Amino acid sequence: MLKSEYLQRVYTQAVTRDPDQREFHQAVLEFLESLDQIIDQHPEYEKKGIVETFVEPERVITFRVPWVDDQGKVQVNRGYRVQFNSSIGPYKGGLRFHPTVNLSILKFLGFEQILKNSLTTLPMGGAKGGSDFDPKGKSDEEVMRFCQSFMTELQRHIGQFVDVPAGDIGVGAREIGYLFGQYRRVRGTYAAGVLTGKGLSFGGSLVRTEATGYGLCYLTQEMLSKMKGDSFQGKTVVISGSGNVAIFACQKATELGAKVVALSDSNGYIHDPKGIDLDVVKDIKLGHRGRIKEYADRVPGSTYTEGFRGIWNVPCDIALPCATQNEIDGEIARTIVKQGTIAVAEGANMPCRPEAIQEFQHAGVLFAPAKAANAGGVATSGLEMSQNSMRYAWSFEEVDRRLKTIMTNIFHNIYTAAGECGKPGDLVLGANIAGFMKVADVMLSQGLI
Ligand code: NDP
Ligand code: 2IT
Repeated sequence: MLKSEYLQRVYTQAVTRDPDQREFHQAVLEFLESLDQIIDQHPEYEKKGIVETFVEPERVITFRVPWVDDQGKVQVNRGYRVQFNSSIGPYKGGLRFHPTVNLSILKFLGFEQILKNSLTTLPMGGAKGGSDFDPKGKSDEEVMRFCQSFMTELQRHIGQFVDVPAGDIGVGAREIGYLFGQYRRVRGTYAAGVLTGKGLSFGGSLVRTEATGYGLCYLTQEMLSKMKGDSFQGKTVVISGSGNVAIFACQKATELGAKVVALSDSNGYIHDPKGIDLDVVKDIKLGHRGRIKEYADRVPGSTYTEGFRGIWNVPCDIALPCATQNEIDGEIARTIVKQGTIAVAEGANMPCRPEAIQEFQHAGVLFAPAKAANAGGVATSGLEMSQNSMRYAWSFEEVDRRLKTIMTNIFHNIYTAAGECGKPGDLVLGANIAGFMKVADVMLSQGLI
């Protein structure tokens, strides 16, 4: 129950309107619980109807995506774009292709994206989209035909000043290439800034591929330093997932002196007590889209265990969940705490359930929430848009330097906000409040209707 009657009313309305959207309710409630702590100081939010407006997407688009498989059979998927908030910039956020995709998941992701994008300090609104299409096991030609059909409809709703999609689960460089090709053909215009995460030879930015994982480690390093006088040096790290975010988090954590000992995919996890050999992982995952199980067949001394949640039984100093939402519940969190873990930072979006976050915070484990910790991906997307506008490309070092500065500033911004709210160290509170206040002020100054 929220203290504020106003916020409780907003929450009840969101739940009543869409009773089946559990992930969306979860994201909204976590945000409202933070806002509950400062709402008394801001009567203008209720007076002007800011919060009920904030939790309702500006626009939700759903569409049919028909495509022909390699057997010549017509398949039909569903496509979505949730354009949540465009107060501080064009809608911005990834596309997820995964069989579990539905409106609840995309609304939670779009909602989080508003706050995350606000924290980057770059001018980007919040959105998310995708499809229940499963790229796993599909040929390149099938993925291409799907992407072309998806973009044939999506193109009428996006644009470099309107809405700029990028990748997320199941959408990487290959998919962005096909999507961009179709946008260019259908629109007859070379508008590089309409998508981010593009290939380097057609407007992509250096570091975008690495950005989420690198950014996660930069923010975690700053948190360890400021809040514990510590660092990655000599630490044991467990990272869930083995996709884009996990791989480059593993790379940067290792560069910063840590030993990463476990990675997973949706089937199971590998444990390599000597430290993960990332070249082998890249060869499996980026080379031929294989399963993480292969690692144990190739690297002596490592083991594979079925079931992806078991990864959290591997003891570590630092836990970086980088797979998907709600992978860590209260029970897993208690296991992590018991093992003496000192920090948890979310690379995935909402990988920790609310009970898990409570466990970490009560036990004094440093906790960095996704909307701050994984903001490096979209921040570098913002830098890609800047470069596209300038028709110029920065060097790797230049983009990396800017990314590091952005992540360090995000940490300090949310740390300060938590302190100002009277809860020093509560970075969940700090991220929600710092992210929201900027957007709310703009909504107030632009007028809602
Ligand atoms: P990828 O598709 O590259 O990798 C996803 C990884 O997570 C794979 O190892 C996958 O295993 C695993 N995974 C996916 N779904 C599930 C599931 N339901 N249960 C268990 N494991 C699962 O995606 P990314 O690395 O890009 O994304 C990972 C997370 O990071 C997501 O939460 C995403 O929203 C978030 N994120 C991504 C950003 C980006 O720039 N890409 C930016 C910020 C956040 P399998 O191969 O078996 O499916
Ligand atoms: O969740 C995310 O922040 C992303 N998938 C990246 C979005 C983007 O527009 O780069």
